[in-house]
Amino acid sequence: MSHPRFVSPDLIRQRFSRAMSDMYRHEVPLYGVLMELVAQTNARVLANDRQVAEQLRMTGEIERLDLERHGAIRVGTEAELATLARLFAVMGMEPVGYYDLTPAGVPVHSTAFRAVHEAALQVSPFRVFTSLLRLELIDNPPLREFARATLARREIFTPAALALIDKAHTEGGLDERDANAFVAQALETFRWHSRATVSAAQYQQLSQQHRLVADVVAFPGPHINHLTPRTLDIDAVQAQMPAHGITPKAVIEGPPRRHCPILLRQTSFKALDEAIAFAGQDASQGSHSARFGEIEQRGAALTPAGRALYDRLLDSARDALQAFPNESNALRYEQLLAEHFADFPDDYPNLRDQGLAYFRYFVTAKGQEAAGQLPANAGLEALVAAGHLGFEPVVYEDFLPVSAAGIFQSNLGDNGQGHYDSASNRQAFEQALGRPTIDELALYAQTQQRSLEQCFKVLGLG
Ligand code: OOG
Ligand code: NI
Repeated sequence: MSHPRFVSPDLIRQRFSRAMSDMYRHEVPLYGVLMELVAQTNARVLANDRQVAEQLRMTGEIERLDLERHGAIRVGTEAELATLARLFAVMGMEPVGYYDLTPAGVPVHSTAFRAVHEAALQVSPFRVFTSLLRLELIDNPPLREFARATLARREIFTPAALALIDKAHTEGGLDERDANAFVAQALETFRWHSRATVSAAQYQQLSQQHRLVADVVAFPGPHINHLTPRTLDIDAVQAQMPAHGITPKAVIEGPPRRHCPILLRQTSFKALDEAIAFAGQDASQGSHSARFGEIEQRGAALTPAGRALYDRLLDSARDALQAFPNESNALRYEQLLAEHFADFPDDYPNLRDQGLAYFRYFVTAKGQEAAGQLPANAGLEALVAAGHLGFEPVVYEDFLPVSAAGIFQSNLGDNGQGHYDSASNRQAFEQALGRPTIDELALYAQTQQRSLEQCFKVLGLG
């Protein structure tokens, strides 16, 4: 998509992300409150922590920080997922990772649509966690059939959006006017609908099966259910939420607080009760809760070895808790996490030496001076040891299945956690999607590799 007439997909994504944020702030004022709290906290961290500020400056993340957010939607049919994949592709977003939420009692499987190259992420890191309802898990055949038929009747894309998606794919891009029309039309798919497509009784039935089933099936479209800004200090924001009229969930998902953040820490506030009208009713006599707020703190992307260590330590902390984390055991859970994660190195040189995280390399000032005069066989370790190359962690751009389940559960409003016995079905998901999902680890490895190649070039080494 390089024709000069066309707007770059990265810019379309940037515009779309902004339009989505504006719409959501308008629809859910508490999201605006959260955005402000996060902006204040980030400004304070940047002013007080020179190391963090320097790291974000080196990686360029400082420029994308205020743009940064992810959202989530849940769709009901294979066709909806397939068209969404084409819609996101117009904005340079590809399906990365496969997440099976059924072991955690949520009848969906998911992927994250996002940009895949570090240069594209720099323009806009906007991501959408996208779940497909697994209708086959509805254990009541008439209800399953009702859900299927109801979903089959809806069209979640506007005719103009569909036409522009086709145009972008056949012509290879969208010009300025079409790009702006696309942003406006695509936004319609994510809008809230206060009018259900089912009766109150049908809604009850769907909801009793699983609240998520009602959320997906009972409405004309897959409303965006949260937007999540990125904070540099999630504990500080969590602590200040109550003073701003926001009640956070009991525990922060992910790893414990550390000097060197890894992967992703997340917390959310419970979904709001919103007035809705059921089919056949005039007034808004019902209520539905789906939309919530969330914040996240992102850290280093881990290698397969690092991720295996993370999974093992998280499991052991959770096993030791012997319960699903909730209000009553939150403090104990925090202690257990800290104890168990003591085994995870907490400084970047060690994370690098032990091959636990991905890094981006930079030529230092000393390296610049030495450029062109270094021995042709100088290797990475020697260059780092001599101070010719520096390194910063690659930021984790993806999600975590255990955390995502915790976020789903908290806003579905129950502390217990059931599970479905059914096997995960990545193949069915990818068939619906119309393409395989991308392995996120390969993307981080490529980013690291590109940074090394660039460094060697600057240093005049083959
Ligand atoms: C998605 C929940 C997962 C996250 O940040 O892990 C998620 C949903 O509730 O639809 O957004
Ligand atoms: Ni989220």
